[in-house]
Amino acid sequence: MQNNLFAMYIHVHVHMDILVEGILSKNKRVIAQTISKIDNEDPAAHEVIKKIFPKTGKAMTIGFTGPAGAGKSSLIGKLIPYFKNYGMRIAILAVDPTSPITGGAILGDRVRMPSTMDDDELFMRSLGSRGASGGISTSLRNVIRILDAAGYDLILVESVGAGQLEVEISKVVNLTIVIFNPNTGDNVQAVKAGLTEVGDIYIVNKADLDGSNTLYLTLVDLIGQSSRNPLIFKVSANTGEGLDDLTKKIMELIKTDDWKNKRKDKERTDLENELKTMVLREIRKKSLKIIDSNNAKVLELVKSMLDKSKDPYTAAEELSLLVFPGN
Ligand SMILES: Nc1nc2c(ncn2[C@@H]2O[C@H](COP(=O)(O)OP(=O)(O)OP(=O)(O)O)[C@@H](O)[C@H]2O)c(=O)[nH]1
Ligand SMILES: [Mg+2]
Repeated sequence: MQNNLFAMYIHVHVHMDILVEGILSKNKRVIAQTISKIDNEDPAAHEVIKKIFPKTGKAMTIGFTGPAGAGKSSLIGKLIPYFKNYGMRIAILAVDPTSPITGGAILGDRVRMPSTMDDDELFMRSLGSRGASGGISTSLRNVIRILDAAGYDLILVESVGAGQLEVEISKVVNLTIVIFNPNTGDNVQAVKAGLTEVGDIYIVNKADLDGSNTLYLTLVDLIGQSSRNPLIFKVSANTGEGLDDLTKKIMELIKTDDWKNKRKDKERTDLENELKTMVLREIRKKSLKIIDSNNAKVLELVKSMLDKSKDPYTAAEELSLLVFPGN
């Protein structure tokens, strides 16, 4: 038994060292493998993060968000050569918690994004992580750390929508770009529905289409005057209009210390998140143990719920006294 445990210990640690080495030597297969471990909440991933953490902190992360079909994938694909001209090694992450299969989301985007197989400088991956106990932002943070340690200078994160997820992601990345397009009528609604809070840069894509100018002026009107003073661009992923200016501006922003200064907030949020995740995990474990070892009490409470002498809240409160005896 002892021997087995020892063998397992050696196995896990040797395996972990292989992962760490692979990441630091920019081995794409190992990077992908470690990201899967993070996505699957494999505890080994935490050990890897601990080891690579000192090597992180150099990468710049940009979130691309906005309504479905706005052209996020197209824009990211088109911007890659511009960023590469600045000598950047680029990684792309697509966050799609609704996708049942990790990797599913990005498959459809392959047509719009360049093939990564023959390109050593480009890494592409989608993240599912619906069930991650720390939420998507915890796993996204860790995936970014992996890519950062692997020497990717620029990490582009695509996510769809205007919900809580975007707000969460905007807290993880250094710079958030919100993309609209004139194709759908609900843009102004989307603008009003909260995306105005998350963006550092706003983009009207599809400048080649009718209505893009009107939308641009609406955006300038709605958010241009805000105290946060976001930048607003009109571009076209199709024709390439405006992409040069956009890249220049982004590179300028990267050079300022602003995004670095944001890091203190991020580290604090991180610490709080990790604490919450850790405590929740322990409480869940403890709750399951209590339920297991107090079967008689559980049966009694279920019975009282069946005969309506107790409601579920009262019953759960009683049970929770076993988890938190002090309360
Ligand atoms: N006319 C025009 N069409 C564009 C432009 N950019 C993207 N499109 C088209 O818009 C559609 C949606 O583009 P995507 O890049 O998939 O948009 P997305 O925001 O990534 O979409 P989701 O990932 O599904 O949320 C595609 O048919 C693109 O070809 C543009 O600048 N002009
Ligand atoms: Mg897309």
